[in-house]
Amino acid sequence: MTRRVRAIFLSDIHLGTRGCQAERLLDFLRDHEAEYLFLVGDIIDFWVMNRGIQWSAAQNTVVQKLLRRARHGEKIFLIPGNHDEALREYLDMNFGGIQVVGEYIHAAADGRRYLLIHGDEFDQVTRHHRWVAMLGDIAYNGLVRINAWLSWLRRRFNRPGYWSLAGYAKRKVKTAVSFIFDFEDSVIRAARERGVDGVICGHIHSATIREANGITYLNCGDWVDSCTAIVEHLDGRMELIHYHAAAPQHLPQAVIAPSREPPSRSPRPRPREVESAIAAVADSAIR
Ligand SMILES: [Mn+2]
Repeated sequence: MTRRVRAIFLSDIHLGTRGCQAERLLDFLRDHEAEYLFLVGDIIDFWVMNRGIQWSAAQNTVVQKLLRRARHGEKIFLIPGNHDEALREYLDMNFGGIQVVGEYIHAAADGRRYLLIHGDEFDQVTRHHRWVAMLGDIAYNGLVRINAWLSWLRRRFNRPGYWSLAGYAKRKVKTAVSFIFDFEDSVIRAARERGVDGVICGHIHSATIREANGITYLNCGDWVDSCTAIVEHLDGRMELIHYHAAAPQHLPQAVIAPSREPPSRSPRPRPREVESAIAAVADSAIR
C-alpha cells in the first residue's frame, strides 16, 4: 500500500554501479508518495564509470520514475555528492523538473529547520587524499559483492534475516568507528553554527537518527548495502526506514554464474540503455 509522506530523503544510490539495489529502490518509491523528494548526493556514480559502468534496466527505470514524479508536481531537489561532483557545475539548473542545488534548508511541517548536505566536505579522507578514498571505494565495492554471495549462502541454509558484511566491518574496525564519529561530530558542529535544528546528510553509508546537544543528526544511509531512507511524516516527524523487510529472493544479476542464470526478464546492461538514459537526462536539460 502506498504511504503518503511529506518528504523523502535518499542518498548514495550509486546508479551505474553493480552494487546499486535499483529494484528495491523502485519498490520503495512505489510505496511512498511525497510532496518533496530530496536526493542527497552520490545518486549517479561517475567514479565507477571509468572502471566500467553497470547500467541495468532497473537503474534506467529509477531515472525515468524520478523524472515522471517531477513532471507530476513532486518537488525534487538534487544535491551533488563527491561521486557525482560533475553535477556541481550545474548548480541552480533544472533537469526536467529536478532542481540541482549545492545545499538546502528544509522547513519541516512542525517548523523545524534542517540543513541538507551530502557531507563529503566533512570527510577528511575524501577531502585531502582523494586516491585513498578511491582505493577505499574499490575495497568497499568488493565487500558488498562478497556479501551478495554470503546472503545467497544464508538463504541456501535457511538462515533468516539480512546480515551486512560491510556493516559488520564498519562496526568492528576501530578506525572505521572513529571515522564515523569524527564525521558525525563535524557535521553536527557545522549545523549548530548555521543555527538550524537538524542536519540531513549521506556520504558515509551509515543510516542514523540521533540527537546531539540539541541538534538532530540524520543520515539517509545508502541503496548499495543497507537500503535505507529518511521520510518526514505529514506532522513533521522524521523516520528512518530500513527497506530490507523481505530478503532479496535472488542473487544480484551480475553475481550469478552465467551457466546457472535462469532466463531473465531484465536484460544485461546494454550500451543502448546507457545511451537512452543519457539522452533522457540531456533531453530534459534542454527543456
Ligand atoms: Mn559520498
